[in-house]
Amino acid sequence: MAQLPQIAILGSGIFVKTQYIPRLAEISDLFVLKAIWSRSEESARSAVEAAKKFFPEVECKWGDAGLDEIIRDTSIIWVAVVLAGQIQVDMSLRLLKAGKHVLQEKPAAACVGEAETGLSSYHAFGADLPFRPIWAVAENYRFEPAFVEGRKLMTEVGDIMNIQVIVEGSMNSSNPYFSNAWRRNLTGGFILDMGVHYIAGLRMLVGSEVTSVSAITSHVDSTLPPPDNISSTFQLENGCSGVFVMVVSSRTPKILWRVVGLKGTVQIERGNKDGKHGYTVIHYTADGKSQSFFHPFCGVNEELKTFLSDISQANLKKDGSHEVEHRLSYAEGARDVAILDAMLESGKRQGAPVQVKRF
Ligand SMILES: *[C@@H]1O[C@H](CO)[C@@H](O)[C@H](O)[C@H]1NC(C)=O
Ligand SMILES: *[C@@H]1O[C@H](CO)[C@@H](O)[C@H](O)[C@H]1NC(C)=O
Ligand SMILES: CC(=O)N[C@H]1CO[C@H](CO)[C@@H](O)[C@@H]1O
Repeated sequence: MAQLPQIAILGSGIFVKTQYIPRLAEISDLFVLKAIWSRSEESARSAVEAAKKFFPEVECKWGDAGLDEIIRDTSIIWVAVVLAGQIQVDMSLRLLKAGKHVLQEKPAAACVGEAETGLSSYHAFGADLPFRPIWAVAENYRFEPAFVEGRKLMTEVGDIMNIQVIVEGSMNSSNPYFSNAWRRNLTGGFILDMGVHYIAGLRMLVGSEVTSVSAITSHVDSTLPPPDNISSTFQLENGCSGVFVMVVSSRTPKILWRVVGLKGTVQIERGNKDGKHGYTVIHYTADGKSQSFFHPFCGVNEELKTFLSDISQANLKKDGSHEVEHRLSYAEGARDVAILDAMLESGKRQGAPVQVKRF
């Protein structure tokens, strides 16, 4: 029997404990979780505690020494980087240089400039290694079946007249991420951290790139970092235009993507059914009828499974010719950041049109 790949997780925050550990546990026949690392011993231990029930052998690593051990351990072939948004790119590059495949959490970068320099150093050093390790960004929205299905329905709506992305978030003090220091300290605040998901959903659904934006931003709720609301128009490469509206904290939570065409409309809306959270896809047809389908969340599982399968493909082709599945590629994550970065920039300039950086 082939030996299972060994992996490590860097990070011990809420998302590691509530998503990575349980979702990885569901596919634990595919790899061995060798270590969990955090900057401090205390937080590393708390995540290891949570993981022990599924992965009894997992080792606890912390600080610079623990990180060096993971980097030097040649049995660890990939690492999940689930750290503060400001330090993820540096950490990912360090691991990639050491020849580890990396699955980095979103956002791909803290700003578009960081994504650009990160990608160019990745391309530069890849040539010195015997193979180019995979640098993937974990964006579960690209793996949610609702968006995969919504995209297929785009062929049914005819010429597109308008696209709407309406997000009324509920990021208040009851939310476990509300007090999180690095998210509050990110330029763009929660608009960037949460917004990349909604932009990823938009790009998945319409299958065309956003080329330019114009936005108004404001800071109303002083308990949140600025800005906390944004109204943007955007133009796609295929000529269509739309609006992206995001309120970080509202009393009326709603997350909706809607594409209005000459022959019908497709809408994806966050909701729940039979106690499960997920998305409802509604297809309104020209005859005034509609059909709806509910898809419970499963994007994190799908994305992890796809990444694992990419790693095993890459290991079979030792020459580094394996291309990562495009929904996981770092450039896809960078494109989401580039759009929000352009919207935030436009907001700072009172709505001046801003071109989106291409990747
Ligand atoms: C936060 O938002 C949720 C969803 O709207 C709501 O149920 C909850 O009461 C809010 N909490 C506070 C402290 O406002
Ligand atoms: C906030 O960000 C700045 C600059 O990016 C950094 O110097 C500072 O240490 C950060 N503070 C926290 C609490 O993360
Ligand atoms: C861009 C946008 O919609 N800004 C609004 C944010 O909320 C305040 C208060 O409701 C409005 O005055 C802004 O116009």
